[in-house]
Amino acid sequence: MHNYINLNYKPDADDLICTFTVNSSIPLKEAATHIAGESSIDTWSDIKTLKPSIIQRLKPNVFYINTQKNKIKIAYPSELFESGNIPQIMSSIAGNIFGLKPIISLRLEDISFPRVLIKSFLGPAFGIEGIRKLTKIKERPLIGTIIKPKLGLTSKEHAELAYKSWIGGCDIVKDDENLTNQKFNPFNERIKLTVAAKEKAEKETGEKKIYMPNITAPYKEMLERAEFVKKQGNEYIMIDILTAGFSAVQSIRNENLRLVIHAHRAMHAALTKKPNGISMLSLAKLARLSGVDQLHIGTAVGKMEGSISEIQEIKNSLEENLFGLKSTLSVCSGGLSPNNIPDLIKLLGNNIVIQSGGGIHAHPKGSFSGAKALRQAIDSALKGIPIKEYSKSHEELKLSLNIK
Ligand code: CAP
Ligand code: MG
Repeated sequence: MHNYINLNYKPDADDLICTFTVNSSIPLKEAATHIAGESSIDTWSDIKTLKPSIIQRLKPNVFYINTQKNKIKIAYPSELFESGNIPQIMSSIAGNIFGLKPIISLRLEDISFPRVLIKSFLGPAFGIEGIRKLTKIKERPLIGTIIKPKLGLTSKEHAELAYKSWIGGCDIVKDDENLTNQKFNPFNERIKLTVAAKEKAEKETGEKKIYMPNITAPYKEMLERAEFVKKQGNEYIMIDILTAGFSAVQSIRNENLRLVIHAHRAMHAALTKKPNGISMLSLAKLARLSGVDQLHIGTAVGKMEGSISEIQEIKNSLEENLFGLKSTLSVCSGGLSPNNIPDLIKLLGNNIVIQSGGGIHAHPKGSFSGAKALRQAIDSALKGIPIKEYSKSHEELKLSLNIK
């Protein structure tokens, strides 16, 4: 194994930089060498085939080691990575290294991509600006619900519940992450009926309404479903990006279907839960490059884990200017109900999608009132009126405050 430690190295604009937290049974410096080598050009033994010219051109540099924090930073020449290919990038910087024997736990905390690699991806087709233009919602958070129960409704029942949620005040209705094309709710039938319900709700409310059907499946099926959705005149699709894989996400994006891609992150916690794995910040940056327009990032106030500082950092990274790459809209979902909306908006502002499933469909007066209550909760936050105060003159909201 060659030596990759170079604490005097100054990364240049063409380097891809990774930050890792490392716990190992060997000294951090030695672990860093193995991580750098195994994630780029080398292997465990002193191979005789590693020519000086390869080292010269392609060797990574461990330029930062902090033994107090068990943190290292590695700068990789961008030539190690294939333009436009997220699976290959992950096979390098998030591949074998997690399985190295002396490594007790390893976490890829952050990735900084060089311009040359960023420019090799299409990125989001719409971005936040495009979504706000499409939905005609200039300032406020977008309001969405997830049809519940997750599974079991027929296509007709699904469409009826979607209709009630839209006329109650939701902008968006989405399929749940594990609803795809089951016998009790076939994909094509659901899309046809729910798009018709959407158009009916648009006519009655005069508002643009959004439906996000879940196309997650083996790739050929995904493409057929995306094309079917487009043919129905629907503007959005939803993909479970981790179970489908970044290759599928990139391939759908590269088809240039002009469909807004909503990225669900089901399975992320198998990777993002500390101390091991890959941070949600790293996954979010990869998702934006892969071309998703919206991404679940957590709520800090709901049922899923994720600290507010971490979620704010993810949101900022999805919006930062990256050489003209369009932004990705943050989606806050999971355990949300009118009760925790004021804190959510105080912490994250208006440039988010707020989604509530159980928080709407558990309303004592039903889903229509649940949607109204959520909209009222958001209105109270936007007007700066305490929710208890606002609920005195908004019956649906008042009844929703006891939803547990
Ligand atoms: C939320 C949800 C979403 C989670 C995913 C669910 O439903 O539909 O999948 O938000 O979590 O199935 O749990 P509730 P995250 O509103 O009923 O909680 O957004 O953190 O990836
Ligand atoms: Mg769900």
